[in-house]
Amino acid sequence: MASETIPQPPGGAINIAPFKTDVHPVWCPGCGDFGVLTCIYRMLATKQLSPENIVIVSGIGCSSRLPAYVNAYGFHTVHGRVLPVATGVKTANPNLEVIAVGGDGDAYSIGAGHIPHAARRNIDVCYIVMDNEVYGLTKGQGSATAPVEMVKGTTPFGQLDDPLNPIAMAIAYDISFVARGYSGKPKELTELITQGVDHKGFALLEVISPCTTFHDTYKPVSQRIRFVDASHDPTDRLAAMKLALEKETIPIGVIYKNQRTSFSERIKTTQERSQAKGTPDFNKLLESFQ
Ligand SMILES: Cc1ncc(C[n+]2csc(CCOP(=O)(O)OP(=O)(O)O)c2C)c(N)n1
Ligand code: SF4
Repeated sequence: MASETIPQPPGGAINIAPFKTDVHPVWCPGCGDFGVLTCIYRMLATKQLSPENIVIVSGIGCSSRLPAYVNAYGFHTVHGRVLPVATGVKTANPNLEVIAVGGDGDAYSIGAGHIPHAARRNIDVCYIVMDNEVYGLTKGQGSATAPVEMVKGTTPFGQLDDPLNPIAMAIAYDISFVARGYSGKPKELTELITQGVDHKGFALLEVISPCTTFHDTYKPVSQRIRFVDASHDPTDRLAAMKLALEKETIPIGVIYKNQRTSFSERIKTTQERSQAKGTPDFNKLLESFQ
């Protein structure tokens, strides 16, 4: 498909206006998802992608409303099913830039079973998880990343379960690009989103995106974040796991990376092998069953 890129103003300024829609975000004031949305606009404008070549797939939740706010193709699917749909879209048309988005409930609670398989396939999709440790849309129940003992309406005596560690999980699954960002650090987050989108293979970008209405963590998160040292080698899996298990601070940046063939490349190879073998004689095949 011939595509026209969106022209950007000279002098390095970024014009995000062409990527906005006329749908007004319904998020609460201060919701971290606003920051993530702006960083996605900035990445799209900087890369000069054209809307007809972008597909944003989401699940269900406050954060999953995001595709409606981006001038591109969007697919607001069902709860926890972002990755199967994103896999289908990318497989049907590998030329599209497919970005998956959603919340921690969508990704790590109901949708968690899809993550290891997306990792095995190494689907060429960047998955941006806006993690606020709660189910914002359904009024703040603890998600899979909620801290133990967290007191909310449905856990008045404290959350019973320990939180899942998404970065450690992603490294254990050998996801080929694993990073953590923070909606309160937009410059760095835009860079991480850009790297995740540019990565050939599955990129999981865990983004701390506080829920100001049900679980406002801006202050404690801002006090604990630190940027990953320049000396960190993201291809060193053990070093990455050590960072993932760090308790005192919250490392922000690219934590783990490996380069291997993506699902789109594997599909292409399989198609080439099948074409080289030639089209099977369908009638002969039918006869073999008689
Ligand atoms: C199959 C199914 N189960 C439960 C729900 C109810 N539900 C809607 S959104 C949601 C959780 C949303 O939390 P999260 O994914 O973290 O997104 P957030 O709203 O925090 O951005 C739940 C449980 C649903 N829509 N579908
Ligand atoms: S309820 Fe929380 S997650 Fe949902 S829009 Fe409001 S602040 Fe954001």
